Amino acid sequence: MSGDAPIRVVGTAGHVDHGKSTLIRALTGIDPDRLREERERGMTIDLGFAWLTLPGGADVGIVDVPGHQDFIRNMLAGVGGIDAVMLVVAADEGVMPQTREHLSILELLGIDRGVVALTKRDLVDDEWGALVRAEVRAALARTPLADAPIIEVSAAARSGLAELLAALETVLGAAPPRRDLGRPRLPIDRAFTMTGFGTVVTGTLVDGALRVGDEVELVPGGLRGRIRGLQTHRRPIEIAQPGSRVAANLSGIEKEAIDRGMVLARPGTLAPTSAIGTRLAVLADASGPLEHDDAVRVHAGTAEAIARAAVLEAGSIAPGSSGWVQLRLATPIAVTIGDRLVVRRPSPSETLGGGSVADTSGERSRTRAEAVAALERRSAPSAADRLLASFDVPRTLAEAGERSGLDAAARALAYATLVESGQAVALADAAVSREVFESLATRVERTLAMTHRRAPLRAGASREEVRSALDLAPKRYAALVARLVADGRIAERGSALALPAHRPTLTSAQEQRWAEARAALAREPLQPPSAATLERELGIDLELLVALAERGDVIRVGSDSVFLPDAVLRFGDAIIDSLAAGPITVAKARDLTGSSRKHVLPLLQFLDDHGLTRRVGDDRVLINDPATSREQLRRAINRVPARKGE
Ligand SMILES: Nc1nc2c(ncn2[C@@H]2O[C@H](COP(=O)(O)OP(=O)(O)OP(=O)(O)O)[C@@H](O)[C@H]2O)c(=O)[nH]1
Ligand SMILES: [Mg+2]
Repeated sequence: MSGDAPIRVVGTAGHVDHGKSTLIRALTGIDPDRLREERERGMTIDLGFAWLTLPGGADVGIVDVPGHQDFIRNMLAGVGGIDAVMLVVAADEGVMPQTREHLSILELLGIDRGVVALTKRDLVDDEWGALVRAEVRAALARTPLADAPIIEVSAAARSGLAELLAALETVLGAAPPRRDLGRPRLPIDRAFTMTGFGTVVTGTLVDGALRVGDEVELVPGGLRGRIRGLQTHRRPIEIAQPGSRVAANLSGIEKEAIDRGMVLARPGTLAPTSAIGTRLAVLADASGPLEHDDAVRVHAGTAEAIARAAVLEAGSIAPGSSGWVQLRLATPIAVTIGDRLVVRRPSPSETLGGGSVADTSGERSRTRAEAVAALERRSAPSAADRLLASFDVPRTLAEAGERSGLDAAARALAYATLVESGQAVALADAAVSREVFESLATRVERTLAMTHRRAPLRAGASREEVRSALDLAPKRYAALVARLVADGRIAERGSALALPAHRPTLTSAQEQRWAEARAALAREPLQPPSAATLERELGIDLELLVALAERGDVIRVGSDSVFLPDAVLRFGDAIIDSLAAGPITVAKARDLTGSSRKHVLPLLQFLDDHGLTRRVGDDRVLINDPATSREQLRRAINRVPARKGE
C-alpha cells in the first residue's frame, strides 16, 4: 500500500525482444502482455500495465511498451505521463535501433530520469557483459540519461532484481512532485467495458485530481458523463492524485464513443485544437530536413494526428537544428500550452523531432516573421513574459492566462509583476502591454491632431469620433481616455477631446466678422439678433458660432439664440434679485428686464438648465439662496464645472 507517498509511474523502453515484459513479470508477478496475439507471438503489441511496491513502501505503476518499430505509436502513447524510464537493453544484443529511437523520444518528451536494466545477463559472460555496459554508456552520453545507473539483471535467474528496485527507488525519490494545477486531464490510453460496470477508461492522470462523482467531458467531442468509480492498481479509491495510473468507470458515455488519445477533463476546461505552434527540434540523426508543408504524424499525450508542418522560418529545418512551425492537424486533439510532442515521418517511418506546445489558438499572423515573433514571446521562460505576450490585444486576465497556459495563481502573480513594473496597463476589465497601450495612445493623439488640423475652430473631436478610430469596447475605451487625461496627454473640452495645446484659432477675416457681430449683439444686449440673422447678415456661420461659444465669447441657448455673456449676467442678476422676493412669471421677467418674450424664454431656459431656477406652474422659483444662485450664474457663464453636491 502506498501510505502517504505519491504514486509514481515508470515506463519501459528498449528494442524488441530485449526482455522488457519478462522483466516486468519477474518484478511484479503481473503479465503485461494481456492480448492473446501478444502471448501467441511472444511480442508486445500494445501497452501493458502492472504495478509493484518499492522496498520503502511506495506504490509504482508500470507502463510496458512494445519495442517493435511497427508499434512505436503505442510506445509514444504510453510514455507520455511517466516519471522515469526503465530502459531495457539485452546483454546479448546490446544497443539496437529502437534502443536509440526510444532514447530520442524520451529526450524529446523531457523524460530525463531513469535506470537501465541490462537484461538476459545469464546469456553472456563477464567480458561480454563489460563490453555491452560500455556500449550502453556511450549511447547514453549526451542524453539526459547519461548518468543513469546501469543494473545487470536476469529474469530467468532472478538475479539483480533487488538492486534494480533499489536503483529505481533512488531515482524516483529524486523526481520532482507532480504538478497539480487543479485542472485534471486524463489522456486516455484504453477504453473497455466491464460487465456490471460499463465503460472504463485508463490513463496516467496529470495536472489535477479526479474524484468519484465528478462531472467530466471527453475532448475532443464534448461528450459529458460522470465518474462512477476510480481505481489505482485495481484498488478502489475516492480521489485519484495527479501522476497516478487511473482507471475511471464512467456513466453517461458509451465505450464506442471513446478512442485512445481523447482526454477526460472537467467540463469546459480543455479545448481541442487543430493548429499547434511549436519550436520543433529536428533530431541530428534524422534522414533529412523537415521541409515546408511536409506531411507528419504528431504525437502528444496518448493522441496522434496526421498534420502538415508549416515551416515559419527559412524553407526547412535541417537535422540537428530547430525552428518554429505551425502543425496543421487533420483531426483536432486536446493539448495545452507546454505539453511535449513528438513528430514522426509517416514513410519511411522515422522519428523526426519534437517540441513543446507554444500556441493552440490557430491564429494566423500577417507574415511568417510576425508569427515567429509572437510564438517566441509566448514561449518565453518567465511566466510574466508569457502573460505579457497575451496582452497583445486587450484581454481579461483570465483570457490572457488561458492563452499563456498559466493557472489562476501563477497568472495573478505574473500580472501583479507586470502592472507594478508598468509593462502592462489595465483598461477596465482588461489589460494591454505597455507597447499596445502606447500605440493606442498614439492613435488617439493622431486622431485629435488630424481633427485640429481639419477643423481648427472646433474645440476637438467628439469621444465617438475618437473611439471609431480604435475598435475598443466602450468600458475599455473610457478607461483609456481617463488614463490619458490623468496623464495630461489629452484634455477634455466640454464634451470634446483635444490635445492639451490646442486652442481654436480664428482667421483674421473671422475675427473681423466677429468684431462686427459683437457690436450688433451689444446694441441691445437683451434683444440681440438671432443666429440666423448673424449668419445671413454678418457671415457668422454655425462653425464659427460654435467656436465663439467654446471660446466663451458668446452664449448659445437652443439653436437660434445668441447672447453676449455680459447680457446673460445682467439678466440673471436681475431675475435672482426679483426671485429673492418671490416667484415671477415670464411676463414679469420681460417687463423687469425690458426684453421681449422671444428673448426672455431662452434666457430663463438657460437659468433652468444650469440649476438656478425651476418652473412651478407658470412661475419660476429659485432653487438655492440668492448668494449661491449668483455664484452659480457666474460659473455657468464662465463654463466652470459645478462642484459635487450642487
Ligand atoms: N535467458 C533469458 N531470456 C530472457 C530473459 N528475459 C527475457 N528473455 C526472453 O527474451 C524473449 C523476449 O522477451 P520479452 O520480455 O517478450 O521481450 P520484450 O522486450 O518485452 O519484447 P517486445 O515487447 O516485443 O519489445 C522471451 O523469449 C523471453 O523469455 C532473461 O533474463 N534471460
Ligand atoms: Mg514486451
